[in-house]
Amino acid sequence: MEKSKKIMKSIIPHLEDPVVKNAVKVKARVIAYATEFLREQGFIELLPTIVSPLTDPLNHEVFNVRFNYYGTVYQLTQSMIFHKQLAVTAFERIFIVSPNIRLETEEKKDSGRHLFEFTQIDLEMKGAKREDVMDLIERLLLYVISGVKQKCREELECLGSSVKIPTMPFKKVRYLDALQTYGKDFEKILSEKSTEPFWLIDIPIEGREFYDKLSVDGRTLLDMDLILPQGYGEVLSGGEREHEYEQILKRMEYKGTSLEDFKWYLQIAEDERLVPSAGCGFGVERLTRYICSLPHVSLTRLFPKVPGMDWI
Ligand code: ASN
Repeated sequence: MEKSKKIMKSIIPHLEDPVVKNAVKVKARVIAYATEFLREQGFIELLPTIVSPLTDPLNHEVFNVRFNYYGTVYQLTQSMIFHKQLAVTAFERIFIVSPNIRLETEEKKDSGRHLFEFTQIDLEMKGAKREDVMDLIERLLLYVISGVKQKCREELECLGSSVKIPTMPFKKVRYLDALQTYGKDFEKILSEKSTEPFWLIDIPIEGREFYDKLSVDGRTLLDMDLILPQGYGEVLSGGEREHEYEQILKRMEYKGTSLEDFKWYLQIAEDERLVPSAGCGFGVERLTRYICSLPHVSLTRLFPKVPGMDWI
C-alpha cells in the first residue's frame, strides 16, 4: 500500500511536467517521420512480437523473464533480431516499432540512456551490406531532425534544445583504433568531444552477439553503432548477419550460447532458409532525448521504466 501511494505521488507531477509533455509530443513526431521515411523507401511495417521462445541473448547481463505456457518456454522480447532475419525471407525490407523488455541492473538508472522497457525502430534489408544500412540511416536522421525542427519549433524552444541538422556523410571510427587512442572509455570521450553523430565500426567478435557477421580478418564484425555527439552516446546498433548454419554454430559455440534455447532457429538455418541481410535498430527514447537535449530518457515517456525503480 505504502509503495503504491509513493508511486502515485510521483506520477501526477510527471504527467503534468511541461518538459515531459513537450518531449512526448516530439517523440510522437520522431516516430511519425522515421516510419514515413521507411515506408517511402519501400519498407513494410510489421507488428511487434512481444513473447516468443526466441529472443536476442544480448551481450550484457540482464535479468531473465521466462514463463512456461502449455509446455513451451516463452521469453519477453529483448530484440526482434531473429524474427527480422526470418521476415526478410518473406519481404525485402521490413521495420517494426518494437517494444523491448530488458531487465537491466539498477546501477544503470542514472546513465541517462536506460529504461527496462523501451522502444526501438528495428529494420532489416535482404541482401544488403552494412554500408547500405549506414547510408539509409544517415538520410533517415536528416529527414527526422529537419522535419521535427520545423514541426516542433515551439516544443524544442521550450525544452532549450540545441539539436543541429547533422552533416553527411557521418565519420567512421574503427573500434580498435579508438580503443588504442583513448583507452577503454573511448566511447564516452569521443561522444563528449564530438559535435556530429559518428559511426563506430568493426566491433571485436567478443564484444557482440553471435548473429553479426564475422569479417574476413576473423577478429572483428561487419557491424556498427551510431554514437550521438555531446555525450548522448550510443543510439543504434546493427550490422550484416550470419546466415549459414555452420558459421552460426561456430559463433554460438564461441559465445557459449545454449544450443537448446535456439533449436528452432538452428533448424531453420540448417534447412538453409536464412538469407544474407543487414539491418539495425535505434532507440526511439534515446533519439528523442538527443533531439530535445534532455538529461534522461525517462523524460520522453509518460510511464518510464527506470532500472531498479517502481512505476506503473
Ligand atoms: N536491433 C539490433 C540489430 O538490429 C539488435 C539489438 O537490439 N541488440 O542489430
